[in-house]
Amino acid sequence: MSSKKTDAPRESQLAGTQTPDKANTNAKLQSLENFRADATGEALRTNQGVKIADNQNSLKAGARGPSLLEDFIMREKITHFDHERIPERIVHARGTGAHGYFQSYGDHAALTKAGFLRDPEAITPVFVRFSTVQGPRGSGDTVRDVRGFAVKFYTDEGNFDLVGNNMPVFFIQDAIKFPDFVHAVKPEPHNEIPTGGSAHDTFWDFVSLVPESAHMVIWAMSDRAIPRSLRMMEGFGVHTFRLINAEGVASFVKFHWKPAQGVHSVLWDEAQKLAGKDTDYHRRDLWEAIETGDYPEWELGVQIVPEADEHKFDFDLLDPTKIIPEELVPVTPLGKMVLNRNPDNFFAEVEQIAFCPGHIVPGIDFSNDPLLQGRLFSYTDTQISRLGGPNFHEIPINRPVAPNHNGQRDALHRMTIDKGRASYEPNSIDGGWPKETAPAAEDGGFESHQERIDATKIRQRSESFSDHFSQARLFFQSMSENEQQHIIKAYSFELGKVEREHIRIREVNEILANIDLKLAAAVAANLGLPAPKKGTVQVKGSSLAKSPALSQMNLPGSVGIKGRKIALLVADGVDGADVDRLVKALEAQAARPLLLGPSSAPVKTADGKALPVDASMEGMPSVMVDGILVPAGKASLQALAGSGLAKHYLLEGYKHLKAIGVAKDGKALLDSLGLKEDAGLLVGDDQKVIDAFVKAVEGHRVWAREAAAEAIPA
Ligand code: HDD
Repeated sequence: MSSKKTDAPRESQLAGTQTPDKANTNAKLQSLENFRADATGEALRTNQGVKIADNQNSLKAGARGPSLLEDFIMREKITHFDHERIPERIVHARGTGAHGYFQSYGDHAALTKAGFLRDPEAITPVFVRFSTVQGPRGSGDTVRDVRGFAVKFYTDEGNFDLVGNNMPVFFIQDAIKFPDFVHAVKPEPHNEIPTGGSAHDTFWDFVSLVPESAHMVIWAMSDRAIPRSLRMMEGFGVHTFRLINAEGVASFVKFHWKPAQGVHSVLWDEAQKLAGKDTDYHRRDLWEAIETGDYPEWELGVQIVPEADEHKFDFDLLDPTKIIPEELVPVTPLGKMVLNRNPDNFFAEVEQIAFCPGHIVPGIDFSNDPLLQGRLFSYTDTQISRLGGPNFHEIPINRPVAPNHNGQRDALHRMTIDKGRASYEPNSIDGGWPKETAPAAEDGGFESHQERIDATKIRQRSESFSDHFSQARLFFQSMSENEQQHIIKAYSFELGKVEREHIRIREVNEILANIDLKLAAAVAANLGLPAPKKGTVQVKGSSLAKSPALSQMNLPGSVGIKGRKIALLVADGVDGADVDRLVKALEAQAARPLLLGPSSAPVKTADGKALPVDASMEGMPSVMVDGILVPAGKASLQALAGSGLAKHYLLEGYKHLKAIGVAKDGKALLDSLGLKEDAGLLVGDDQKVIDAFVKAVEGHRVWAREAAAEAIPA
């Protein structure tokens, strides 16, 4: 939702690196991808390689007779089909992904010995999977939810998985609470409602009883939970990790992904409508961007804390419900990631990819964050039931590009045929191979960071994890006025769906009142509850009054309007030359003009030519575009003024704060709708209007209009 641009270092850094072309960047992975099958020119065969002569008819005793059991071709086909589904992920079931590469900006030797962060020439293949958390595989893309942001780096030293989210904190502090949290947020067990959302009793029951969730819940009630695009989200590793250099010196780090596309969200009304009108909105957006060569880019950065400074903060670095404000420790850029190749097969790649935070390489290590420690176990474990056994690392999308010889040869679905007789180490039969590698930097054997532990075995939460509200308050108070209003509305909407009043009251009095009394009072008013006068606990407050980096309004916006979809509303009698002028102006900006008519049939221009349209206004509703233009042409404008579809299009675009540019003669159309010109509602036929329109689209939404737009029906 940002409009401001800053001279962030990442822009200059991104511009400074060479962008290798698509063919070269994926050459390494593709040269190892001999498992991709192309059937072009090939005969249809059974799985056993027998050519099939008839794929239309089963084998029967006579044309009208019963089918015969000996029809091995039909049996094989149906058996395979009967088993084509695998269990979906317990969480993050709905997702999409893409291939790309990572390139380091330089040699970060002082920080880490990890090879992919040491060599700026190295192109490391990556696969990224983005996801929602709550909904099943077929649920909507734009529901209010956290987004998963999981990256697999296929490095020369083994796979490194950075399994993060688009929010920098988490709901709970200890992995032992994860099943409880997930059971609460998932659809309710008796009726499996709601699909893809948290607006229900069990979720709010849990979070109102578990104050450590307060910080993450306010992020989930913010605009971050309804991103405009997967390309326009920040990503976070969440936990504190360690980077280790060749001398064995460790630094604590928090990983960040900063998108070159800006950080933007949709409005809640848009999100809800999109969930029905284009369930695949985010999936489609990512796919189309990559297909059209508009490759999304992120910068990987880290906040670095020397080990000696571990205890210098007013929160615990091991507590995953806390951020390190960027004002205290800025993000140091390390390299960039570009996504430039769509999968060939969704199931084989997106569905079968298996991430695990425990997949690390020499130069990276864990911290004692108890949430991270539990995750190290859970992910490998879940793949065993989801992907059918412990050999899931042999599925093509999960295979490292580094060799992986060891004694683990058996188990279900083993693909590799290991030669040699010794599946144990040490051995003298196979010459001792495969052998251990020394941990010295040049040898590359993995060595855990040597941390001194002298402790009592105990089930206890550290006292340093007990402040649950200071950073939630910092988050709310760092938001712009528009963003604060969105948060208030989100809590009001969600709690309004909660049937049990005692849960609503507890959330307002025992959670929101401890975050911010203005927030609590506004939500209480919307629920018909008394405003709490004070919180229930003493909140010490953050050392910062505000963290500007938390507000999307302050983050670097998009640069230009590349790839943004702009609707041109046309009907019979439209001025063909004006359409041409607008299309050319948009194409000059690398935006995507889309001609939308009353139906999918071509419209007739004023000079009698047939003008094909890209879609009907119904087929590509306003929620699917970023801006709207109405070209000149008296008859066309008149037809639009008489069309409920066109009027709704403009009203809805206005309500959703989108840029709208209307030809001079269209002023009457706007008047009839009661819409007044503003910084993003422009009337005229000249270049000035186009320039202002482009600027408004670049700003993403016309935020100053938000109060006026309240009066427009949804
Ligand atoms: Fe998790 C999937 C992110 C805590 C257990 N998680 C999963 C995915 C993402 C995250 C992005 C989807 C990966 C993909 O696309 O395949 N999870 C997080 C983050 C967390 C977190 C950022 C906190 C900082 N997760 C977490 C805990 C546990 C799990 C505490 C268990 C103790 N997560 C899982 C899982 C999943 C998973 C059940 C489901 C499917 C899978 O792993 O492969 O094992």
